[in-house]
Amino acid sequence: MLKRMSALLLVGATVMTMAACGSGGSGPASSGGGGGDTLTMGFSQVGAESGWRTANTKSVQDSAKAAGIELKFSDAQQKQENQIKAIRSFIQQKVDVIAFSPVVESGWDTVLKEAKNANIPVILTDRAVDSADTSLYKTFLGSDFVAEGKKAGQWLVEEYKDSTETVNIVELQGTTGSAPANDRKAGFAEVIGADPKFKVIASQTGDFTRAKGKEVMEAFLKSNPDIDVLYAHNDDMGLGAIEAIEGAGKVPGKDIKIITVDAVKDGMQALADGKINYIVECSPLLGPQLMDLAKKVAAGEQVPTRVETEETTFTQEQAKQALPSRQY
Ligand code: GYE
Repeated sequence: MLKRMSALLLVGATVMTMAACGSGGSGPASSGGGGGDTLTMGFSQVGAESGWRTANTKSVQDSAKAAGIELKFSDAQQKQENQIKAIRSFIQQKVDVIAFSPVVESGWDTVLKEAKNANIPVILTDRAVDSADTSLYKTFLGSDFVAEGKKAGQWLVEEYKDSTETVNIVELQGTTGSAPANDRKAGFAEVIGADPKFKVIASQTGDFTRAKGKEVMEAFLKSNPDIDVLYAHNDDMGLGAIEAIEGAGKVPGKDIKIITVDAVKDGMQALADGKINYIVECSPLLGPQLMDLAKKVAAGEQVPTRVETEETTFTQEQAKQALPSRQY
């Protein structure tokens, strides 16, 4: 068994080396690993704003190592200008592939054209861009954020199906202008919009962080005495908001029902503890697929223009069952 496995690994390694060599011919020369046989990826990460992001960074770093890809990792601290700088630096260093998770959707055309002119393939990971020219990148790997917002709305519609009273909702949006904030808002609004009893009475950004989630929820609570539901675009903002709700002497999960997105461990724990009512999963474990796609685009192979991750949802009961084996 072991022998067979190592034989398989050897075949895998050979294929990988061949793929990397192939890229040397068509694309720019590899900068890493003597002789240009190591694939080099420049990766510009959004930041470290949430538990999701930390898990995503780890997945990318671990998978690069496992795939034998040299990773140049850059943290943009939630700033587009830092990402643009990082991408320009990757172009200068002649990396084989550029992958990045765009903090916001718009404003990428110029730098993406620079990458294209330098003949360096670009992979969008996790978040999308709104560029009309889709030839500026090879593929997108990530989630369907509109579907996530819809799932959040569907739970709410079901939860209140027997009630005719108004349901007052507050919303904590993700980073302004980011794909997950735009799409999670739109998907949710579409589903709840079918019934006028659902009213979004306040909606503001909490920038996907716990601290901002807490701060904005405190303000919501001060100006709205009658909040029934909180919809937070990620677990971290929901967790910050729980502190605010408890601070105001209310019981999260009961006085105010809470729906979040991500399903990272801390969120799942709060769900199992009854403080969150429902979580829509969004997987950060994109690393293995990203490395696969990187090898393919570097070798000039065709790849699908969109690769979506499979995701589920969790109730409180389901969270209790899933927690022990949760990876992130
Ligand atoms: O939901 C949030 C993170 O882009 C899907 O970014 C990602 C989002 C994730 O900060 O927690």
